[in-house]
Amino acid sequence: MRLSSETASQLPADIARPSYDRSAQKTGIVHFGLGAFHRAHQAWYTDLAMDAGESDWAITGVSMRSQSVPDQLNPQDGLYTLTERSGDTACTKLIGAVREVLFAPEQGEEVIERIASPDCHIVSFTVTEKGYARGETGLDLGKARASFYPLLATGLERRRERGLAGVTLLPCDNLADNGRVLGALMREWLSVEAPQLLDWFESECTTPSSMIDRIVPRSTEGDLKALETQLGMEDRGAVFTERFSQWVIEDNFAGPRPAWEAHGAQLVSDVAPYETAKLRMLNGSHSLLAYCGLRSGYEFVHEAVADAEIGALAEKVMREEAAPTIAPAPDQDLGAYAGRLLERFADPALRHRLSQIAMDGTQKIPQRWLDTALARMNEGQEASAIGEAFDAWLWHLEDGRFIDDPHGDELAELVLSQGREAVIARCFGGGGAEPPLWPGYEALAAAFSN
Ligand code: CS2
Repeated sequence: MRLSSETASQLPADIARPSYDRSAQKTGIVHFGLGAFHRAHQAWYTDLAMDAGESDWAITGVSMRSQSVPDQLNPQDGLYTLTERSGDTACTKLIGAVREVLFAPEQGEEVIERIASPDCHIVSFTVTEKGYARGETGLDLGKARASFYPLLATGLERRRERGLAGVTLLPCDNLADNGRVLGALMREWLSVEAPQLLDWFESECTTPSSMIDRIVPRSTEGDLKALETQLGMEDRGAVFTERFSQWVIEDNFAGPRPAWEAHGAQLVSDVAPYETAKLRMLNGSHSLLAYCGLRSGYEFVHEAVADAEIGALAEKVMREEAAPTIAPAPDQDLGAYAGRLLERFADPALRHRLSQIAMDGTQKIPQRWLDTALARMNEGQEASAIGEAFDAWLWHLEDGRFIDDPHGDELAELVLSQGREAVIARCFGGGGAEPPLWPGYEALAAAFSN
């Protein structure tokens, strides 16, 4: 038996389920990239809002490349379970916020119509760092054509033609200043592909930044099998996460939104202190744990952080290298934040694989390590723990087993044929004809050269 609207009533009594009438909810949110993180984060907050009596915030998901999420959720009428794990406890609940998942390559017209509907007020994104189609000097138009930009722009155009208000474009990816970045990229796209829409976009739409935080390890077949025994039915869309969650959102919406703040989210005027702390302290140490941990033969985050030497390096990135580069908000205690991060990382219940974090390093390293290292260099300070992490990243290119990166093949070939200095030149710039992978960080090249 498989989880669906038909079978949900047969779930064990201890599984909390939506109290609202799912069939009566309109789609208020179109979300690009309905992966596990979104299902454990924004969809969870939105489910809480509808459970508390808000209506018409159902989510239509959009998958740009793969049928896997539509296949996981559509046979389940969008239903899935979320299991919070902490130590030796686990708590599972049924999430009803997702209505459907559209497969963009075959359902582009439906995607456009959902965006162009008067019910839609928010278009949000978890498309990973590479999903924004950034090139070395702004929007990469070729990549953008295969991304969400064409469908989004057409949906917005149709809203304009129908005299509808604009929407809020809400990025929920680990990118510094993600709202400003998305707004700039969207204006680049419109200026080339739909210049007639630019003024309307400027006056009618907003792109608030947001900092998102919840550790969501990829679900394994073992997880799903054990869950099937617990539920008495199959849930192919299940997500497993931690108890902790944080969402800090710039309060700059074009129209209505769910009252997410009633369920723990924070609406602020300036996301930067929270986002910088998260990217540089959490994600910066996460990526160090990934490459240093894999180099030492570990599989999981909790194993790597328990290693005295690697754990000390991770803590050094947090407390001594990243924290001093951050101007904290009045309610931020970066010392306590670091302690909480180490506790979260140490929880064996999460079974968070280092190889999952090691993915897409070329897209992650700038905002996780280089911004810290550059800020410290400008203060005449070194960043030796980040240097050690970078060394381990180079090792992972030489080793080859854990490479999963848009530039992985190119850099692996380069490091093996021409050595580490060639990779450093390609990434930071240095004599080559190609623009650097990481423009703006040339000053760091010498610091990362052996
Ligand atoms: C991780 C993040 O996979 C990774 O790169 O560092 O997904 C991390 O788990 C989240 O940002 C935590 O909020």
